[in-house]
Amino acid sequence: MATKLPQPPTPPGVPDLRPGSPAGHDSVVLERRPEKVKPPQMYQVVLLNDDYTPMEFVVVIIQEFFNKDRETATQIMLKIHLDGKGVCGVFSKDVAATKVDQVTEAARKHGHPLQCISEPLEL
Ligand code: TYC
Repeated sequence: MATKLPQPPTPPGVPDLRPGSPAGHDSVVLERRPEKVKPPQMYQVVLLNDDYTPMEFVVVIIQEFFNKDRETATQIMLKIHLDGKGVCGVFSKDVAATKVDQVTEAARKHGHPLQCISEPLEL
C-alpha cells in the first residue's frame, strides 16, 4: 500500500486545496454576498428659537456643549433667532440624546425655556 508523505503546510490564510487535503474535494464554495452592514443612523441636535432665552446664554450653551468657538456659536445662535431653529451638531443616537438632556438641564437650571431636540439625519 502506498504511504502518503506529509505535505508542507500552506502559508497562513491560504486554503489547502491540494488533492488529498480535506478541502481539496467535496468542498463547498460559498457565494460572495454584498456587504450588508450599514453605517449607524446619525442624529442632528437642533436648538429652537423662543422669545425669552437671552442670546448670550444660547451662545455660551453652543460653545460649551457643542465645542464651537465664539464666532461660530454666535452665527448659529443668530441663524436660530432668524430661522426658528438651527443645527448645533451631528452625533450617534446616544450622544445626541445626552446633548439634549445636558442642554435642557442647563436651561432649566437658569430658568430659561430653551428647547433642544434631536432628529434623525436625512441622507
Ligand atoms: N430669540 C431670543 C432672543 O431674542 C434668542 C434665542 C436664540 C433664543 C436662539 C433661543 O435657540 C435660541 N432673546
